[in-house]
Amino acid sequence: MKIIDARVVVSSPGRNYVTLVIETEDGVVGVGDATLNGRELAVASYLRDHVCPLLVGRDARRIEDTWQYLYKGAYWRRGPVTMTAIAAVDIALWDIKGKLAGLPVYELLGGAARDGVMVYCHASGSTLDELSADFQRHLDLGYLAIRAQAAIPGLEKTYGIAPTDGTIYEPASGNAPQEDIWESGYYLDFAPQMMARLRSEFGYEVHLLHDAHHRLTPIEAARLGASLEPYRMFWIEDPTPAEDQSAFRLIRQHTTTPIAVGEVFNSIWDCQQLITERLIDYIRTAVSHAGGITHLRRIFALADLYGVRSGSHGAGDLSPISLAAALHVDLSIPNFGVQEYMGHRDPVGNVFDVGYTFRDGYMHPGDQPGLGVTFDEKAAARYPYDPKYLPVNRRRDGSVHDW
Ligand code: KDG
Ligand code: MG
Repeated sequence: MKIIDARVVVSSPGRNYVTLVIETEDGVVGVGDATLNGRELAVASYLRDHVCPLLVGRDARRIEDTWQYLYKGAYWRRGPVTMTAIAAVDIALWDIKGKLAGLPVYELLGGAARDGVMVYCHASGSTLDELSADFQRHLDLGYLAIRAQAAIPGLEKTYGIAPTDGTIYEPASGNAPQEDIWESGYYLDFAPQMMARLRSEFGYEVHLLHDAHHRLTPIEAARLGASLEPYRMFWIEDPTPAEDQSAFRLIRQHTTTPIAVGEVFNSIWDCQQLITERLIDYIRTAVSHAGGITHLRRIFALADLYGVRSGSHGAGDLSPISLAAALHVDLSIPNFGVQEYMGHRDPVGNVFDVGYTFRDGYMHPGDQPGLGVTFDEKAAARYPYDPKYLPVNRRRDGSVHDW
């Protein structure tokens, strides 16, 4: 089953997506997501210039061999660009394998280990009243787990606040990074007030999540975790920049608030210390940034040994192909925790036709052969690439801070 073509499509149906299309001699087509927000063309070039020529003529059925060939064969290992490119190939090959077998990918991964995949959505507001209204709206939609973010008084701009015009929160913009000001002190005082308000209004039944987005020092993160303990969080996410893995030892010494980390990780080696030292509770690696289905399963298997659950990244800057691939993995692994689901708004639906469904707080990848996502290349051509950058944070003194 030879691969006869591998092509990269960069399009922007509302936001930028890089899609890899692999075609076999029998006319079976598989698709993979190669989107890396703000660095899209680097992955497109890695694939077009260095990977696609190697794929033509290879056996599409040999997924593990192709993964090892691309990872070990590059000599230069890991990193977001490399691992996103390998992920796109891997996801597309699993899609092809499912189509060849006439089975949804989750069946090839061992079958369903649960009936549905609990997802969490994003609620936000520029005031606590607005957050409350948005929280209620998501409860009414059936969500059982909700991430809450509100604008921090005293700061002009806060991460994670969606516009009120119904559009999705999308931080990337313009021809250069927008610059925001960050002040940890305001945030640390405000975060417990936000959670107190939500718990007093909505009770303790709903799972409550929050993203600190890598901004705190270890001792500040410890303070945040301790101050949120009364509100029994499902997790706090990315309290500190996660490349400093031993920082989590300090956080752990001070708080029992569960911790989720890993959306910027690309490989099992990035997570190894956090998992094996039991420094986190949820590992958030994304299927499209951490080497695809093959490698993500390896990460989750390691996590399972140490009582760490999955909580895959699922922001809107990952295409519907990523979400579908994540759902197939989520449905089949023993240590699933929760799946992020920001959703995609039109015109994304004009380009990606999806088989996954949402009902009563749970998603299901559907039972179409493969991933269950059809990518319309002609429609994608109507939405040309639109260069955008993620923002940069500065402190008041002008120094660059983690965003
Ligand atoms: O591109 C960056 C986003 O994916 C990230 O800011 C979203 O932190 C995020 C989340 O938890 O969804
Ligand atoms: Mg996050």
